[in-house]
Amino acid sequence: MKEKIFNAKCTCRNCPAADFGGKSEKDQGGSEARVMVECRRRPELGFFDPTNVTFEKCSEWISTPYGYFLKDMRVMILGIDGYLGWTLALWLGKLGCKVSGVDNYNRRNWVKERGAHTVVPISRMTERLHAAKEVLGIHINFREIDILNKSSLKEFIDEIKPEAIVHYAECPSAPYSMIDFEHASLVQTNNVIGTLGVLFSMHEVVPETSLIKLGTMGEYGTPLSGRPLFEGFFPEDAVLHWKNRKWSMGGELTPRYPASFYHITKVQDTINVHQSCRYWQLRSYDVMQGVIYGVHTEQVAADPRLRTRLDIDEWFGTVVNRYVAQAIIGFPLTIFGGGGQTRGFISLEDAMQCITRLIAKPPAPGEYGVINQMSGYYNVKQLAETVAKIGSEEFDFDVKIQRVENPRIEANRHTFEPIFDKLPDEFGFIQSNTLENEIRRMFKLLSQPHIKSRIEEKRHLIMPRTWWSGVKKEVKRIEMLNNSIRETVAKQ
Ligand code: USQ
Repeated sequence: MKEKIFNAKCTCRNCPAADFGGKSEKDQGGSEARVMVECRRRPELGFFDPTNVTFEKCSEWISTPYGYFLKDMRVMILGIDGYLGWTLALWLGKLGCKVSGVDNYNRRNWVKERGAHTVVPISRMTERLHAAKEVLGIHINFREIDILNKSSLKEFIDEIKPEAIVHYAECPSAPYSMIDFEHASLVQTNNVIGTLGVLFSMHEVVPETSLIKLGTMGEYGTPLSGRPLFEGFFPEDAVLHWKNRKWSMGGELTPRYPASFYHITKVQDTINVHQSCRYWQLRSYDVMQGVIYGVHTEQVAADPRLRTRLDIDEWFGTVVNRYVAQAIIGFPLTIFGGGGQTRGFISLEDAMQCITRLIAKPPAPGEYGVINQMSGYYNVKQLAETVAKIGSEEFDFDVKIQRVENPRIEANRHTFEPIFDKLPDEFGFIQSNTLENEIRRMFKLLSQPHIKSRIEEKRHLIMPRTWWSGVKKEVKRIEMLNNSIRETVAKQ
């Protein structure tokens, strides 16, 4: 029997090519109203009921490994020069999308501000674009724009008329946002006001385009009640009991408990995006992404000029990426505090797959969907042990692990029960890559002499100096956890 493709039964209601002519499916009283549409790609169809045509039946939607996909779909990536943005641009270009993107090189500048650099060397944008064309045959339409410049952003969106917008153009660093008032305010302005400009621009010129907005699992934090981390909203059967009364909580946004001024920006974005969908019938998926790790996709590995960045400094390096780099230069892996902090994780490659599937099944008019995007969860001690084991056993590095003071305010031990069913159940996501496998790939790439020496060069930037309390001093070692993982492994 033919396997059902996850988006086969979606209809023109979900399709960004369906022109609603500014009409809303909600009438003035708020109830449903039937709207007839025209197709921007197939004007010969005239006016029709959008629920009559499915993706599987439409000649504009073609079969791909990621479900049906709109032919030559125009996708705009905000933050196209970053770790995720550049990787996605090549990935979608290879899939046949017409990729455009904006960036203002903030990430390059913030990392430079720390005195750090991406340990995997990356090219300048002009060279990147040239190499994408030469090696992969992909043309990317790039424009240097700061998304805070709303008129330039709107003008570019209006010119391209993207059918999906992926919004990565935010500062992603919790420590950076905790340095001082100036940095907290920069991160909050950049992220919150930048996103507001995206929402207003979309409302004004492309209201039927889907917005894939990057949020974070860190919006939920680690709730004091220990309740599961639902996908944005309480499920239908959740009930609140109070003073012998009870209420159904189904459909209400769950409370958020963000862990830094950066994470707070994502919570503010959540409310702004959610309400814009309600006020203006915009369509959005808010992606609560776990911590990303890794270096690999087929496209970024195709040529050194196509590589994406990899940061390992205290501000922009995330935990798994830092651990592998530390192992390679013999720096004891840095567990902050107790090591019981548990987070959701997903590899770079699987994150690309997820976003592609979300683009392939656009939300309906007014729909605001929240997706928890991760493929597994681990505590930081487990991660250190996994990196140490692979580094010692398979790559012959002498890997040590240390516990250091935790500069952050976060629970050392806590329950962590994330719900992440939507991606596999509704979007056909299948994890393609294990944590261990990606760690192996990272060891292979990062131990190349030119990259290893770039890590060595910035060794002094590994230990954090940015405390949530505002104090500026390097964290101290609490203890070494073992003399040598290699010795432990040898004794087993
Ligand atoms: N940690 C260590 N040792 C290190 C680095 C980090 O023990 O050397 C611990 C931290 O204390 C924290 C955990 O590892 O408990 C994760 O820290 P991280 O720096 O890898 O990631 P985080 O600050 O949480 O932020 C990252 C991205 C952010 C994204 C978030 C997803 O930078 O953009 O929103 O991951 S989540 O963590 O689910 O909120």
